[in-house]
Amino acid sequence: MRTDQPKMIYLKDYQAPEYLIDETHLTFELFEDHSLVHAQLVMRRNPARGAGLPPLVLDGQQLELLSVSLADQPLSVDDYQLDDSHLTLHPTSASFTLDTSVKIHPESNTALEGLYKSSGMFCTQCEAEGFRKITYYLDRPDVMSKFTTTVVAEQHSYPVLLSNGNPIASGPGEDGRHWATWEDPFMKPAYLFALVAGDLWCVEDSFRTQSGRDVALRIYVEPENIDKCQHAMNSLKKSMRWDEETYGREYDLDIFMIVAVNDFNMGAMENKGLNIFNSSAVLARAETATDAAHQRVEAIVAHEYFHNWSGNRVTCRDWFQLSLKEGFTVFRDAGFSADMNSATVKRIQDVAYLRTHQFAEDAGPMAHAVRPESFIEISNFYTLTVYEKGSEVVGMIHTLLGAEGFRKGSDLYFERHDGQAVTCDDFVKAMEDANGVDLTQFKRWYSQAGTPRLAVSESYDAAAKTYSLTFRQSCPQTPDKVEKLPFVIPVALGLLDSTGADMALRLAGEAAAQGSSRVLSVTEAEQTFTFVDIAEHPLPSLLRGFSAPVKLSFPYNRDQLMFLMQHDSDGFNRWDAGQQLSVQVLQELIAQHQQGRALVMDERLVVALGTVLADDSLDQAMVAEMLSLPGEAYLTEISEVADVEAIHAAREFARQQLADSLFDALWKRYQANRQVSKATAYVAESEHFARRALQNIALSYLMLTHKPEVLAAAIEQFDSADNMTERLTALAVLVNSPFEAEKAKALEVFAENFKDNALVMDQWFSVQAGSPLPGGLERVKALMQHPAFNIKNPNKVRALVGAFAGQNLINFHAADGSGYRFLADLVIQLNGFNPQIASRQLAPLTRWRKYDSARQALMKGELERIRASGELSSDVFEVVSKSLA
Ligand code: B3K
Ligand code: ZN
Repeated sequence: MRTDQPKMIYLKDYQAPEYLIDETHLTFELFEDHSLVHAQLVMRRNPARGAGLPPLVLDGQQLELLSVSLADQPLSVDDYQLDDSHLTLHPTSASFTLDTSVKIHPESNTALEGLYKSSGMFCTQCEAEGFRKITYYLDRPDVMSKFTTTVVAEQHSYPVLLSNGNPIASGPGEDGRHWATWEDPFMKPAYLFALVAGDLWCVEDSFRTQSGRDVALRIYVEPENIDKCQHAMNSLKKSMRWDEETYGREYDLDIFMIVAVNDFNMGAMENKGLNIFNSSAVLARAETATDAAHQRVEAIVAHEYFHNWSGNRVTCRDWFQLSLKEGFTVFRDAGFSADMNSATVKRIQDVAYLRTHQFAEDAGPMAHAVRPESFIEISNFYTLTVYEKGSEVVGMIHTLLGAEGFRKGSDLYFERHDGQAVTCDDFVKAMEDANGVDLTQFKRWYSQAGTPRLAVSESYDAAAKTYSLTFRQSCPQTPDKVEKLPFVIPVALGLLDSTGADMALRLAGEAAAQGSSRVLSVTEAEQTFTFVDIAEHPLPSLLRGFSAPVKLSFPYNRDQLMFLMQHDSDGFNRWDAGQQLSVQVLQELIAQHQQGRALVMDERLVVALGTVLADDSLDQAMVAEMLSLPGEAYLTEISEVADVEAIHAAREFARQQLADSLFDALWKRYQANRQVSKATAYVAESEHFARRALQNIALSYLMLTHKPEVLAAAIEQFDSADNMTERLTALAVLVNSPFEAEKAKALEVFAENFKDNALVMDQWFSVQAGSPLPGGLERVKALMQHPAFNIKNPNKVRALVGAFAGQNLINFHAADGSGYRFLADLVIQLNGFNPQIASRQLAPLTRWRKYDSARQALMKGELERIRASGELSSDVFEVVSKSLA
């Protein structure tokens, strides 16, 4: 914990390192009450920084320096300067070796950064700046080195000793200890370093690469989880094949390992050859993990694997470039998931998530560009903007260049920069050079924060048969006060005729029509496109596939939206038309609630969703998505001032109306799907996901009717499902119902059956924490006393506190401020031992500007109380101070 005021770091101040580290030789001696780290660094002056020998300033935190030798000369305390984050030395020649020994305390490391212990095993997390908690080093991504690592530990408790690269030697030591040495032939920055020591079992498989090399694949887990690795292994093999086929990228070491750990600050980490995963992102089998969890495992395994090229072989020059690897890798994993499952459904889910959460971030006090200009704590910048919006930016390049042009660009990028630490500009340059295009204006997406608005208007000239669309773009001010210049906005669109068919699209000035769905580039603040040969007034389908991360508006009426829902040739836009219709209807209900009037819902929403439900030809996953009303968080995001009670009341009212009106159709589809589920063994594949998704959303509507046959069905599904997808939904509908006895019984049975499975208990916590019924905070507080809860475990905090503050809006935003007070207390507590988790949990309080003045005051009051609570980590300090600025 720091005592001085944290400093802002600026991209404009970037300078190449003064020294380089060609080789890094590490020896770890692991003990129960401390560990020793011996480092030998083969170093030289960076020729790019000229002659002269400036001081060598190494990063190091929470290290006890035992010895230091420079060029084989032991140094005494007068020869160096030491403070709580740096060791400064004075080299006397341009090439030298540096030897240090330090003592560290992984056994008491609760921040889960650097070397720490989780469930008895040693593991590491170094990105972004955790390596400096292991040894003195130039801990920055543009210092790349060849690593050799020896791990020495007691043999009985730590039979498995792993690090990056290939194993080259191992043997017994003294006093029941043993050792292993690993060598990584690829140069890498320290953030990709990893070490694991523990009592682990592994499942093994192999993969033959496109050039015919055999790669050993291993997934290491605690022995009791050995039966939950097959899905991750299948996902890994699919990812390896997909990256060869789609990007021409082949794996490069002889072995690829994944290790599952229970205490982890995020999903997973792409350390070279030794990925370390949150166990929630590895373990999956039918009985214990939902379909969503299976898909998450598949996506995260792919994401980390893809980093081997987009991140490891080509890495980031500095942390401002984080989206270089993250945005691109999210784009890559989204493409993989789209190919493995339903592409439209994947797109719908990603966009719904982006619009709800990234748009909110972009509108809040932590808003930043995809490539930020400054930060206090880099850990705070692993954000939806860097990841999800970063992926959208790469996706727009893909849309503008086409699949083939994009592939040419990515090939050039990997070839040109293999082994280098580069910038977002280098990525764009490769795309430009490979395609002969100029993306100068496009690059504003990297430097300008905020979500652009795109207002579209139309005019039709029946006599001239011309149809014009006028686009006006603008972007709201963000805290950085950067002036917003027009973006390049690719707008994919089509024009529907009165039968719902796409019309041929010919722009004025073009010799002939060019297809019936095309991409316009909007580059000016205001711009008009005119189509010719348009025989009747068309209905535009705009931003197909969500071709740009903007807030588009067009004055559709509800009948037009219903028409698009049925006829648009773009599946994404069919869904989006339904969402826009729902939003209009819900906003009307919100207004009625605010005016104290009786709620009356526009029947057209029932008709529209009834039509979707009756259409047996539609993908069932699409039907499930279309039946899902926009969430309360999204309705909050699009409100000027969010009325918590009105949003909740309106949405619940609409759900009830739909359940009552569509009961027969929902019941029919529920029963049909449940029958198939009963007769079919669990399969983690797209069409089965789809069937269960529709079955489960139908059940959650049906349960609102409180009919005895539905209650019986929920209990039957809870008792006899052979998989967690069906069982958890059954539990959730019971928990959210007024059937107290049945609810209590289900919760008890579930907890009894799964008390030894931490990941399943996380789901049990989440279902209860997310329940909108009154008394939410008391339930969460009581659950924090449950023996399965542990505040030191991030998954538990996310399952209970994250689900409450992030999803249970009606309870969290209780008008008396009790939810805010609870969260602030928790953040203050977390700040003391895990700053990264503390800072993440803080996010809901940063959105105070969205609420009424009474809630604003309460939320700000809690932020102020956190600020005054004592020594803040740089993580929490940055978020709190920016939120109050
Ligand atoms: N690169 C890691 C994230 C590290 C976060 C450090 N606070 C996981 C990923 O994006 O693949
Ligand atoms: Zn990543």
